[in-house]
Amino acid sequence: MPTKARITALRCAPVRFQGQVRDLAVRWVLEEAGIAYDVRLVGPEEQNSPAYRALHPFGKVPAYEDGDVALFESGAIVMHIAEKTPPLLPEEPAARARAKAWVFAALNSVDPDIIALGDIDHFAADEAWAKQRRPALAAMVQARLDAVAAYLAGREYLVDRFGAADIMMIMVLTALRHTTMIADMPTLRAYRDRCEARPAFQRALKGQLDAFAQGVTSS
Ligand SMILES: N[C@@H](CCC(=O)N[C@@H](CS)C(=O)NCC(=O)O)C(=O)O
Repeated sequence: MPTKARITALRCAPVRFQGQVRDLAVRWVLEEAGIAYDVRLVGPEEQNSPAYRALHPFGKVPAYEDGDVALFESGAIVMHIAEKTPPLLPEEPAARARAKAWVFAALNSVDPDIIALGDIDHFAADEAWAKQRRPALAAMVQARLDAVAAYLAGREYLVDRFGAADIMMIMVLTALRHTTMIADMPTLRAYRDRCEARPAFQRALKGQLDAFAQGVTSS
């Protein structure tokens, strides 16, 4: 296992998905933590290989390895890094537990309907069933966004100061980039802009976009 942290990312992705592939969250948390990392780019053949499936059972990205651990699932990897990086998870137990709840909320309460909406918009927009289904799904996404925005009113971040929960929430919200849903909500738009203005996010985003542009492994 490598001693330097190593993540996997996709070698290729359609342009519309570049900047929202899940390794972005892992790059971001590593950048926030100041941890150097290598990026191993993978494609379908490697993703389906037994060796890669041993690392990531679903054959997806990101996977993560360091001297101690091999992990998959962006949320689990973000939590693993944040646990070692005090500013990214509160020290105080109640606040720490609440931060974890928001990581789960991003992935479990907000993400599923956003993914379903994206599936319709990107892959089935012209299908009759999709046209029928979309309004109800969009309303469900809107209700989740309204709840997050209501919670954020008067707050800069989900828990006290910027941390793991914000990384996962912003990661999840990037999948709405093809809509105006965030732009139409001043609280969420300001929250997103505040988080994405962080130099660590900008470095993470550049890393993902550069890798797609060059098709080479980067660190
Ligand atoms: N729940 C997983 C999702 C992983 C996932 O679906 N990754 C996508 C990119 S965002 C992927 O690897 N797609 C390439 C493929 O399916 O071949 C996580 O958050 O890590």
